[in-house]
Amino acid sequence: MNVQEFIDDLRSRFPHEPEYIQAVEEVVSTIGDVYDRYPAFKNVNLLERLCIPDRIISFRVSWVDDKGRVRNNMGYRVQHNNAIGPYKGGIRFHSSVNLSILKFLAFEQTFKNSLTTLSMGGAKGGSDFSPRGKSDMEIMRFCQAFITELWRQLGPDMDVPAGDIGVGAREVGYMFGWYKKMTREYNGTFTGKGLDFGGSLIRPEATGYGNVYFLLNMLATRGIDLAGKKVAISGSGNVALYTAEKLLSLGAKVVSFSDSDGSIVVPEGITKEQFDEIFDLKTMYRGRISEFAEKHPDICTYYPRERPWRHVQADIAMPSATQNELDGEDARALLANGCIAVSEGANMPSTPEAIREFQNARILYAPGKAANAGGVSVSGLEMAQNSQKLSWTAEEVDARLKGIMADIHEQCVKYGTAPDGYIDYVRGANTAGFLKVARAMYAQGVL
Ligand code: NDP
Ligand code: 8G0
Repeated sequence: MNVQEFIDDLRSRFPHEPEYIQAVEEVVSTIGDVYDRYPAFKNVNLLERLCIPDRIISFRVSWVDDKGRVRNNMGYRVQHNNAIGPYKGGIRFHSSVNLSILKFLAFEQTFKNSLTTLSMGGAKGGSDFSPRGKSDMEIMRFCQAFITELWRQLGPDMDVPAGDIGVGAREVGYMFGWYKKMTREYNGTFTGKGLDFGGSLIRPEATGYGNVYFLLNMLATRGIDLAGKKVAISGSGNVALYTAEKLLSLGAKVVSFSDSDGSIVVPEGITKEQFDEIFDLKTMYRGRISEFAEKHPDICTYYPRERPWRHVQADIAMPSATQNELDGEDARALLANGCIAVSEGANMPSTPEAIREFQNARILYAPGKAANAGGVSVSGLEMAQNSQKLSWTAEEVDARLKGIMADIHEQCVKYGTAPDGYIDYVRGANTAGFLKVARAMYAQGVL
């Protein structure tokens, strides 16, 4: 297969979708060899069918704000692929949301969900609605208006959404409630639900914990201990905070956080007490990280409008905010400061140039679709519990999560180990994820 021709063609058909093209290019450029080994796949033009979403639903969401004004946002659901299970993936509410971003996320989700070993296809949805500064009632009205448009496309065996950036337990609760009202059915169509109505223990923690479990698997391949290591984290949302909590409990030092206003760097590491001061994991209350800097000027530095990477000395980086938040220059700064491992909590946080820097330096580098798969894995476990109408203990879910992360790591090693012994986790994750979906698509015929 000529990868360049394939990408050029896609780019000419979708010229205004850079994130989508970026995600496809990364996958296609690493699975080309494997694809060439299966002429049967080529005969049914399987790769192109796998790269273009099954369907995209887009709609206007009209809602009324607290001042009685009618507001309009765009809403979308990208149902990318359901060869191995119902469409599955989160919903993002952020002013930056557009079709290119949701298409890249739905594409990545398909490969990630394949790696989890569970039966889930790939999807993503969202809106350019910004929850920032909105009242609780405004959020509720928006969620209801969003689901009024989308509910017909969803279902426990059809398409199962969850949260993502800007969508947490509160928003999932409002969307689930309205879905239930519209359909008159009570089922497991959403994951990330509250514990009282079908949610799974450990789902809030799963992405962050899972990323740390994946990191431990990677470090073990080089006999490196996590205790005492300095870890730079970006973001200060769901993924970042549970990553930090797990790291602190394992004796690592967390030396940075960020939000969309800026970053803090704490060279000697934040203590659990200081962490609890600004973040309340039970209520998911989170202060702005600038507040922490104001309170503790002696131990940290605040960098307004900047990411942490060029300011931090860390052994490990775990970017956990958003796509393309770590570029080539950032990667070079991290490497120059002694970084030996990068494990991605966010989806596609590193630019292609940054990934090249990490891999050329032969450090441990895990792409999001492997390292952050713990979140959707526990969503898959939530679906399993809902369909059996029972719930598992936290210990049981956590044990399964650990097992799944170890399995994903194993798949990366199997398909990603280079002749010199370096584990290319990008190649490994893409190849393993691809093969399962491709075999399923092939078996099901051209559709
Ligand atoms: P949250 O909304 O809980 O937190 C997002 C964090 O990232 C906030 O600190 C936010 O800052 C910051 N952020 C968001 N957008 C930007 C931006 N454009 N520039 C700078 N900072 C930004 O989301 P999650 O923690 O759930 O998600 C974080 C990442 O992890 C995303 O890439 C998501 O797709 C991925 N992910 C999430 C999973 C989950 O289970 N939640 C599962 C797998 C991946 P602010 O508060 O200022 O907006
Ligand atoms: O549970 C989910 O389906 C979900 C939610 C948010 C993000 C992700 C992801 O894997 O990126 C999955």
